[in-house]
Order: sequence, then C-alpha cells, then structure tokens
Amino acid sequence: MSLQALIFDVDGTLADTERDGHRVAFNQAFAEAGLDWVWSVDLYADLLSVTGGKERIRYYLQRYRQDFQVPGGDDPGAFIADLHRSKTRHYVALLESGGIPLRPGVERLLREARDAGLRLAIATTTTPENVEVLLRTTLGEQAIDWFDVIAAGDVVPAKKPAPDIFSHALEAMQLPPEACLAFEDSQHGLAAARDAGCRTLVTVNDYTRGQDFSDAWLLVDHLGEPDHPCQVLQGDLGGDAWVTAEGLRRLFDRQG
Ligand code: XBP
Ligand code: MG
Repeated sequence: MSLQALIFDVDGTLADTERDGHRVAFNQAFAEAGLDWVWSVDLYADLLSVTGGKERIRYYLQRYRQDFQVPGGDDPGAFIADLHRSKTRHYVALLESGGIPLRPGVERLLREARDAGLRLAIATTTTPENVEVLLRTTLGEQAIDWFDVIAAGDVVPAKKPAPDIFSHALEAMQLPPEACLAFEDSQHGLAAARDAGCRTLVTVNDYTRGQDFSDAWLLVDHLGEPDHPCQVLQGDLGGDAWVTAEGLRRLFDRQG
C-alpha cells in the first residue's frame, strides 16, 4: 500500500523535551509543593520506563518513596493529579520562555511532507497542552492546523507501549496502518506503533540509544539536514544522507 500519512511521537522525537523540559518541570512542581524530591538526569532514565506524567509520579512513590504519607489519605490520585497540573503549568512556561528547539530535520520534513500531499498526525502520551505549546513556540501559531489529528494523553486509557494512541489516530484519519509511517524515539513508542500495525522510523536520543529497536523499519540518529547528514543505524535509506519525504515515499512504496 502506498504511503499516505506520517504519524509523529512528540517527546524525544520532535524535540529533546524529556531531560531539559519535562524533568525540570516535574522538579519545579515538587519544589512549589514543598517536597524535597529531585529527579536527577540519571534517576529520570529509570523513571522514563513508565510513560505518562501522572503514572510516572505514582511509580516514583511506589519505588522510591514508600514511606511517604500522601496528604489526605490513602488514595494518592488527587494528590498526583494536583502535582501534575502544576507540572504542566511549569512545562508550558518553560517552553514559552524559549525553551526547546526541534530536532534536526523535523521542520524540514514536516514542510516537505505537506508539500508532497502526505497527511500528518501526532500520537503521544503527553498532555495536549504540551503538544500545542511545542508546536506554537517552534513552528508558529498555525502549525497545529498542519495535523489532521493530535492524539494525546488521557484520550485513551492505556498509554504506550499499548497501541491504543496510534489506533486512535488511525481511526480519526480513517486510514489503515499499512498506509502510515510512524516516527518514534523509544522502545515503548516503537512497540505501540508496531502493535497498531505501522512501520516505524526511529530516531534515537541519549535516553534511548541502548534500547532494542530490532523491529524498526529504519533506525537513524536523527532525520538529518543537507549540512548535517544522519547516520543510518539499521535499515536502508536508499543512499540518501538525510530523511526526505520523497525518499520515504520511494522506499515505503517499493516495499509494498
Ligand atoms: C512521553 C511521556 C510523557 C512525558 C510527560 O512519552 O512519557 O509522560 O514524559 O508528559 P512518548 P505528561 O514520547 O512515548 O509519548 O507529564 O504530560 O504525561
Ligand atoms: Mg517519545
């Protein structure tokens, strides 16, 4: 089936938002709540094994803070939800202050894909506000309209590695997975896209480089630019030195 749409993950794929964005915002929310919790760069590598901010805080409590008395009783749900709302506020402010650029080749590929008539979508675990602020601060106000669907956060009950968020995006676009290429940066993301039936291009980053990406359709260090070629780590980029919409279409359609 020929390529019709590109479906992008956000965190780690469009931009390196985890270490200097989400992690920092979590710490700001903890400090504001009077908690002495600090998520270091190293600790965060373990915490990333759980996707979703609220789920990540819950995991941290269970694994690292077993003696912590949750204010207001046994169920930490409301406490976590409050903390997470504060974290989202800090994250949005951080990006609005000029925080985090897109990864190499992302803006170019999005523009090329639009020009080539490919449809675009987002499938992410993060909160919708976080997607909006990243697109707005890096690509401008109108960029949100480039995407047919922005599937994000709690719109599905099971987050990645479950395939639900990709299935949700596919359904909203009324497209079969065989016509779509997913872009991911993590093993959890790859599993989600794969189990939804999509081929996946993985761009690794510092947190995910050592993970198992043997199921990836193509594995590169980043999407690359004419003056900043990418390195192909697995698969075939047809001899290209950076990922282009035209090249993807050619390679994808050749494989049927
Ligand atoms: C992203 C996540 C998110 C962000 C935080 O994973 O796991 O939890 O770290 O976002 P993926 P929220 O890139 O695989 O979608 O705090 O808004 O949940
Ligand atoms: Mg990701």
